[in-house]
Amino acid sequence: MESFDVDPLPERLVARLRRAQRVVVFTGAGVSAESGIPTFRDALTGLWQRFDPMALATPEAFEADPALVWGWYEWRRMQVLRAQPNPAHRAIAELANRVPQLTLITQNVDDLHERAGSPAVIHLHGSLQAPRCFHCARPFAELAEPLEPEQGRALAPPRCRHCGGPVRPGVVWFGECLPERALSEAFAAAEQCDLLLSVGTSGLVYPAAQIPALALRAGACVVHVNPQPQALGGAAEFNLAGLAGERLPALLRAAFG
Ligand code: BV8
Ligand code: ZN
Repeated sequence: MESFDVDPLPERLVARLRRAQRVVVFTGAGVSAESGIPTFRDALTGLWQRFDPMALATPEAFEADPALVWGWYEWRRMQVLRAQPNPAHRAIAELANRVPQLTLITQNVDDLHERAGSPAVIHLHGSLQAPRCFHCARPFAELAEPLEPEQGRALAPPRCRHCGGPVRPGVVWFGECLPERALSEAFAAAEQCDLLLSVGTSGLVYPAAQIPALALRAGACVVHVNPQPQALGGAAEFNLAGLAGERLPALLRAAFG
């Protein structure tokens, strides 16, 4: 199948974006990589090198060692607090002003899209900013100042004021169901769009990974913005190889000036 080289921006893609009516942007950890947030497959530093993120991001891991898992998420929350949105986040926020309808769907648990100015973000896998009680699910609003970078260590989670249960991160762990409404909104947007930009995702985690295929099957053009070319499933699916922080601003400049 045809795939685009790194340079220059393919005119066919620029033209499709210029005339697109309903655009979906679907992001993964790669969109935050240039903000200094490690992706899931990057080697993690410090205490976390000994642990597999896939094993830590489960309810079983939290029940077995709440302090280890809570410490990991607080360390990640600290990284996000200290990070800034990058040109990819800003280009996605700007795109919402350039096309009639834009739906932003993210697998990420950081708030960098919101901080870049994206008005509405569908978080399929929850958010670091919304901890809740592990037992009664009441939201917990009194998060302390998170750990310093070198303090990445186990940390006992706070206790729920209502039932005394341990507070957990507001993310969707492996083996947990995705928020019903977020998932149905995301699927509907994918099935109704005419262009889907898949940005910085390895497409390995389900059911989120179905989204680009849903768009392709519904007749949309699908573009993967990623340094690693993705497997292509149809004539309307392309790779736009490169860093999201470079390719997305260039794509918007070419399409809208
Ligand atoms: C579910 C939140 C129903 C937490 C995440 C057995 C039992 C139970 C379930 C399963 C099972 N076997 C399989 C499953 C399904 C499972 C799954 O898909 N597993 C995979 C591993 C096969 N899914 C689930 O469990 C989901 N729930 O199915 O419920 C159910 C219930 C019970 C029983 C059965 C079914 C829940 C999945 C959600 C997990 N939570 N996040 C947290 O953040 O800690 S997933 C997490 O990992 C992220 O959110 C993200 O989705 C995923 C990482 O993927 P990416 O974002 O793509 O990041 P990655 O590092 O992989 O790739 C980065 C990409 O960026 C790379 O391609 C790189 O090239 C690129 N890149 C790098 N730099 C740049 C760049 N691109 C552009 N620019 C750059 N600068
Ligand atoms: Zn509680």
